[in-house]
Amino acid sequence: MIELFSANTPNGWKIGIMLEEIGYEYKVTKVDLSKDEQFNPEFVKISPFRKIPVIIDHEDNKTVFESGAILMYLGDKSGKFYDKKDRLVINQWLMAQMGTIGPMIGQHHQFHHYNSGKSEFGEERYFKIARRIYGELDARLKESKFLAGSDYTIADIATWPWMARHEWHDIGLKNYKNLSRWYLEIAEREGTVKGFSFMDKNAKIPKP
Ligand SMILES: N[C@@H](CCC(=O)N[C@@H](CS)C(=O)NCC(=O)O)C(=O)O
Repeated sequence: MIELFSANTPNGWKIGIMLEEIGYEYKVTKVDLSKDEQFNPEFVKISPFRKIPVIIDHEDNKTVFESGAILMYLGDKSGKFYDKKDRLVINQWLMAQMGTIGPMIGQHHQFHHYNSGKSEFGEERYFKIARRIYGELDARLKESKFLAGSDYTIADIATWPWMARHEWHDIGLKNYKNLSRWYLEIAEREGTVKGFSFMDKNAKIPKP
């Protein structure tokens, strides 16, 4: 049994989606970030940077923090969405999510959605970077069905939740034909629907 420490955010959804896709039994322990529960000493023992998501695999007695590392761990363990022969390309798209897509779009959320009007520089900078990322993903998905090739992989599972915040971005997902096609196809998967709403049963995936 997997214990998932999470909150209702894109990084949290990644792991809910993966666990639903691989059909593992899991229990969710909510970490309320608005109450600073990520700083609780018990949680800090399993999350050195005080962030969700974290999993404890009670079957194998393993703790894993960092969503990319968790996806690799679960992909390896289940033998799903992380095919050995495709790892070089999957790893690149997964790391692009971890190092660029998530952190940059996260800043766009901070400046444009949560704190608009506070910093013209920050708003413009991250709006521009987020729009660039939409274009770059669209270009990739013009030539490839999924991010790492013809199969759905942990790279898509890591990236999709960030696009699921497209309404906050004000970039216009529907204008990016290939990115929209990919987004909508993944939105139809049962694992995505369940993983998106595992912390909020009323959550509905926003369509472009
Ligand atoms: N690189 C980390 C980022 C995780 C992350 O930023 N988690 C946020 C919520 S989406 C968090 O826990 N923030 C609380 C904090 O930083 O205090 C991962 O992918 O797991």
